[in-house]
Amino acid sequence: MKKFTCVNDIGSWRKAVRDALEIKRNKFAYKHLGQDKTLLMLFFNSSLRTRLSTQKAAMNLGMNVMVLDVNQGAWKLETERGVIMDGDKAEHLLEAIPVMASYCDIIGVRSFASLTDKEADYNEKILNQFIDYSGRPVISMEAATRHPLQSFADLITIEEYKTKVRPKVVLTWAPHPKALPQAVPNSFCEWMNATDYDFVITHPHGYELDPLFVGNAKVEYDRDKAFEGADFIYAKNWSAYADPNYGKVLSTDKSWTVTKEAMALTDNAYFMHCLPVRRNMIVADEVIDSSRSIVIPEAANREISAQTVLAKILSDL
Ligand code: AN0
Ligand code: CP
Repeated sequence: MKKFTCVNDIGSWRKAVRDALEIKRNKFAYKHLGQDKTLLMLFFNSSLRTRLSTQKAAMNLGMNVMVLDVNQGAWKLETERGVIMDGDKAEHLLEAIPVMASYCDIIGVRSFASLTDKEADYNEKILNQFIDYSGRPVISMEAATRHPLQSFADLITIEEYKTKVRPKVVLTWAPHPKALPQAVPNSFCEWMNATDYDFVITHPHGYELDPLFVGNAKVEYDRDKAFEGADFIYAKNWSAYADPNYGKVLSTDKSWTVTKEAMALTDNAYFMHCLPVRRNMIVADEVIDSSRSIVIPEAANREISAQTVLAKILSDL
């Protein structure tokens, strides 16, 4: 594998899940793969899970790891071409990328959507510069349009917990006070659409996602109807995608909070969320604290998805 930025990079999802579960059974059996190899993780945005789980995954494989928070301690990076650099940004990505690449074998990048420039976001302007100019395999640690390490961990989790061959999986929008990217829901859609699950998306009018990610999924605006018979409820907030409201919060309607009453409509569904989650905005305490909440094992699988991806890249170096 030369890069990991979307579902297509992983090949067969069934094989990827089989490989992941094998790694999960024996995390330390592959230490030779990463010997004398270095992972650089670069964060333009905050992170708890991605930072720790990806570092842990690399250490399980015997790798060395370097972490750089671009906005704390490094020079502020200019990402636009052709600008006169007379502001607060002291260095350009055009130099920073090859310099950083010279110190490592694999680069992980977290760079969220701006939510102000839809074209730049959906063209993955920052992530693609790393792919084009680093000469190294690049792993998305959540870029503007996708969060594939999360979606892979979500898929592993569903495969572990499902009791039906073709479970009903529902992605539900839920309220949040701040504008969030569409990367997590986009990516979740992309991975669910790659499977043969019964996949349904529910959200208020105005929150339609990019049709490229929605694909053949069923969109049901009536949340109660969407929840009927569900085996997995996957909650996430996102800001509007459609013009002219790109990146805006259109609603904070608390009737979309995932409550016990809403979960009662499902087939005793498991509750999932990528975390971090705002309690009693996205999900009621009684749901996230219930025995059907699998948010912790879901987050734990981030180590497994990252290790599976790193192992595949290291094998092809
Ligand atoms: C980010 C998002 O919604 O994309 C990261 C989620 C993994 N969430 C927040 O910024 C709260
Ligand atoms: N789910 C996830 O990616 O969490 P962090 O933003 O904490 O990395």
